[in-house]
Amino acid sequence: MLDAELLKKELAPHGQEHLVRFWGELSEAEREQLCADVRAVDVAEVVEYFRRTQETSRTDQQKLDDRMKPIPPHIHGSAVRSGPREIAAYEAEGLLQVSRGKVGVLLMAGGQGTRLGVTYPKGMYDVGLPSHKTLYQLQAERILRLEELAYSRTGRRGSVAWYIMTSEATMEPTLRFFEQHAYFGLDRRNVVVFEQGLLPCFTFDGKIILDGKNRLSKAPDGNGGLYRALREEKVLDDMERRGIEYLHAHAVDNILVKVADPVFIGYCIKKGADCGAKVVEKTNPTEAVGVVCEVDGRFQVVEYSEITPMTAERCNNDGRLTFSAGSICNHFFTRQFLRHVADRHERKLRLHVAKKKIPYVDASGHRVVPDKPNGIKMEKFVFDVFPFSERFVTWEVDRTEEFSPVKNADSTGKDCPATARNDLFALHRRYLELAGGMVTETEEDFVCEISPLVSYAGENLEGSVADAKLRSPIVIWAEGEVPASNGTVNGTAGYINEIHAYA
Ligand code: UD2
Repeated sequence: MLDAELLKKELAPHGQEHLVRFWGELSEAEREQLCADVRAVDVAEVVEYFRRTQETSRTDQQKLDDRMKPIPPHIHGSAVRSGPREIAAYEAEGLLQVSRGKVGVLLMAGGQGTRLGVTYPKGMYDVGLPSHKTLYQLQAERILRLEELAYSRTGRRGSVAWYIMTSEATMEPTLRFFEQHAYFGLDRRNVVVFEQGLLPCFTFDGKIILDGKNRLSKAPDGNGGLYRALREEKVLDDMERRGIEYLHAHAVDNILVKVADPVFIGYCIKKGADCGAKVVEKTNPTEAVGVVCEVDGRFQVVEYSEITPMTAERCNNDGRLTFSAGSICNHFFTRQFLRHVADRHERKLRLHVAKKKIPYVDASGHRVVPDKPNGIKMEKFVFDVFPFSERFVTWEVDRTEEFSPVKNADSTGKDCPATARNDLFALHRRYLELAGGMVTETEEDFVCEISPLVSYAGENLEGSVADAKLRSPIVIWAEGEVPASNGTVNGTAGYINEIHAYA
């Protein structure tokens, strides 16, 4: 027998007894659902979270601005400023660890693609490349190619475990998608899909919102929910079992992402880092990337939504932004560091607040969809563990080689499918030119896609394109790849062969 009084008694000390106010109207099954929903939440903990958000919002952001310092040069490596020998040494280290099976990838794929306007997981998005490969497929194939590269360099075959963090909304469709596509050629035992947690939504005065008479309103706990999920979903145990020591964590939506980047991983290992962040130079103060900085001797990211315009716009004498280390949601962790964070610090992570229009049940039991913000969602951010690092480093890369996210719909003209496609075409064209291919056309509308199964980062192309005259569209497939389309893009036929260069 379910007991409203008992539930009320549990909730009352936390000021949440309103959650049972429709008890009398509920069927037995609905009561069960409500009990389950409430018990899935540590009410004391989340109410404490809410209290902390109030505290944080009261602390003066200006004070943080005054304490922010740019990251010091000694922890700030750069792919652009390093010589080829240095890069080769980092890459060799990264590939060695891949071949030894010590590297895993943590894909953050719990977001809902609201800005892009899709109703399915963003990883399933077809960005409109000639191949019609989705973000998930591009990333899967980069892993496959990297494993081959590591094998060819070291003679040892190791696999990269792929941990995909999903949320309530993205878990099932993601799993189905991978099943439907036979895991894109990966060994399915090396793909671990897990789910992040949820946090209840609150009214501005600290009451958990009811989404239905018997259901709490909940939202994913942010990409920083990673740390709790790693522990609760036993992902850390899995890593331990497999002997994985190094993790490359990144967002799902960067079309250029170098998955399990051996150079970045090698750099972090050689610097003895427990935690690292890949950054690009931020050149525009309003760009939607957090900035890595130093505050009171520890490192942290100040998110783009939280930095004050004055600080974002600050410039050095040379005219460059003072806070220019733009975090691109691309991080390195040792397993040991993750374990330490998950066991010791996860509950203390900062909560970030977003004011939202949250559907709710009003006093008369009707569900209302508000037209202005009526409450908050709380989120943890993946980079908020940086202050716990004992040895933190940053690695700056060229954005034209490594960063082009798909965030918005094409109508915005920014960080959208069209810009991502063009950035990939431009990079792949450059790869061909570096391999000796001759391109005489202008950059505009130049279509050039190289399958990740052929080349991870521009290698392995000389044999096919050296001294060849190339013209758009160029698509380079790996042997045995079957084009998703009939080989016709924008009315131009061709490129259905393994490697096709126009002479
Ligand atoms: C993220 C970074 C920002 C910058 C930018 C670059 C954070 C908090 N902010 O901002 O500093 O690097 O990316 O493009 O990292 N996700 C989950 N679970 C969630 C919420 C998000 O897995 O509950 C994933 C999401 O699927 C995506 C990644 O985290 O892969 C980043 O999320 P976003 O796209 O909402 O973050 P954005 O663009 O505000």
